[in-house]
Amino acid sequence: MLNTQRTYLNYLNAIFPVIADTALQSDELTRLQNDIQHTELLVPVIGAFSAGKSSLLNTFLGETILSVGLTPETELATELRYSSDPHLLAMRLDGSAERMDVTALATLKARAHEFTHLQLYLDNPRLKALPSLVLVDMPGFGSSLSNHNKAIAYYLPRGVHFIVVTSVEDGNITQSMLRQLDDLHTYGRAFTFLLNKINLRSDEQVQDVAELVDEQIRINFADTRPLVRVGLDAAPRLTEVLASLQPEQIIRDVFEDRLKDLTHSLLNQINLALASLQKTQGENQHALNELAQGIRKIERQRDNILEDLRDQQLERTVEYCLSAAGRELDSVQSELVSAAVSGNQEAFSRIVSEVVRGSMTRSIKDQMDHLSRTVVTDFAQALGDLGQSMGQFNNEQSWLGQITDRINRTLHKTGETLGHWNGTLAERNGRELERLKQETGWEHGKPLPRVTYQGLATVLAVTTSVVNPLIELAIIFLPNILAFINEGRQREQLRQKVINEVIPAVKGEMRERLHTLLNEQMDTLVTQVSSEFEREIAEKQRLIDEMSASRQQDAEAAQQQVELLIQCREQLQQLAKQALYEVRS
Ligand SMILES: Nc1nc2c(ncn2[C@@H]2O[C@H](COP(=O)(O)OP(=O)(O)O)[C@@H](O)[C@H]2O)c(=O)[nH]1
Ligand SMILES: [Mg+2]
Repeated sequence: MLNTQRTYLNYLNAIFPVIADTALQSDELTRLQNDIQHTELLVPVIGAFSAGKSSLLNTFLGETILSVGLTPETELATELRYSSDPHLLAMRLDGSAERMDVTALATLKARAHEFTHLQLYLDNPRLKALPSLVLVDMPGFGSSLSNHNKAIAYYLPRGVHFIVVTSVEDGNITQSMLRQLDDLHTYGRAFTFLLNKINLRSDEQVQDVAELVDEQIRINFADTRPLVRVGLDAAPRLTEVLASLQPEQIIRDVFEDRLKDLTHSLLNQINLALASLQKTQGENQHALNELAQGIRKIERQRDNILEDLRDQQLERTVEYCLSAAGRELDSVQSELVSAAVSGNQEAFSRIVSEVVRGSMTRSIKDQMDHLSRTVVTDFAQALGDLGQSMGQFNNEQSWLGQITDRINRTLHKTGETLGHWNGTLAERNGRELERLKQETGWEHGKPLPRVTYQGLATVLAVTTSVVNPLIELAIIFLPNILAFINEGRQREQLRQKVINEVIPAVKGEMRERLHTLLNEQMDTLVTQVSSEFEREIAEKQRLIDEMSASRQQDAEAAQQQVELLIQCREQLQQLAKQALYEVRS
């Protein structure tokens, strides 16, 4: 565990006794504790098949552990962690794991299809020196489509930084690789580019390739790090790259805001409780009435937005995303036709799935970004009056603005760093929706059942929840659409077929599923934002209710609560200052 993680956990642990006898409550406190504890920084090592990824990692480890020269079908993403008790966990799709001896790695290829990925625990000093950093040996980009897709779908949202390996033998960055890098870019993921196997070429040749690759990176992605050249010195180079990631800073970036938000929320609760203890019963009752009205306004607003989504926006969004994907497929038609001419179905499918993934990710993220900003503003506006009257009650004018900021900030975060965690928040929310659909006998076309969302899944997570199942579907239907490729036609005939038949067929096959998935995820986005506003209001209701009751029943106890709260405020401020605000070395 990193020092920053430890500092943050100590801070949270210290809060529990401080608030123990007060009326303060926070689910976020335990959630945050869990999340920080389970956080790992995943660093996937990606690149073409046979670029030398596994060899590179073996050199780094100083032992030959990972299989080298594997055939594409047998590659499984392999996560490397330190443990004094070496073992291997093979993870199945249902989340269960099979524990094996490390030596099983060599023979596991025959069973590769049974597992989603591997977790390898080694008693290795290099890994021990990387607390909370997890290197992942990834299947190659040329790996079988579904294998590769499985790995990318899983690690794209989870990786904090990607190490991209290209062999100097390849001469430049392929179109396929550029498309994958573009996905990283959309996800806001940084990457370091390694030019590998430079010992196989003369200095001059290496220089030529390096300049070409550098230029490709500069043109396509304005803001990346310099290219790192790797020959036989893989271990020190990789160590430097990992050190430059500044893991402590990543942890701070991920959690500092949440910790400050939690602190503010607790301090606001204290101030509200103190205010309420000093008000008359009539004043408290008035505030409670206004809050209850606020909840009704949020619910009305939510239902209006959901209705509008179903009636208007959903259809528009589906067509917008499909046309964008169609245009992008059109723009790579010569690449597609070349794959068709050479009768290479696998290559053809790969191009289609890469282009569709990239395009869908961009358009859906765009739409979800827009939707999320609009609805947060809509809900805040619906509450307008409540913002003012509660501001006066509590002498805290900006609470509505603070909630709005916090929700927006959370929704647009790019990192989910819960590598070890059993599924992301979006996945958990998805499972809950499925359960309710079954339970309530939901039918197509009806409004979705209301899920009580635990926390906010980010716009990116919501986007992934649409894109991944869509690409899975595409991989299944593509072979049917492509059957014609073996019929041996002329280039021009094939071009016509691609434009007039294949691309429209791809769009057609995706339409219905895209409709369903977007419906669910847009609904999720709106509902979870409304839940978040409701939770804030409900928390105020609870506090005022409890404080005014206690004041009526036992004036002496109420006075004690005042003293306790004042003391608690001081301690909390002191703890927060040490953990979150003091200058760090
Ligand atoms: N000469 C040389 N060969 C390498 C180097 N790295 C990998 N290879 C060879 O390239 C092939 C593919 O390597 P591997 O690590 O399995 O690539 P991966 O598919 O990216 O994991 C193997 O035959 C390795 O022996 C290197 O730095 N120099
Ligand atoms: Mg490999």
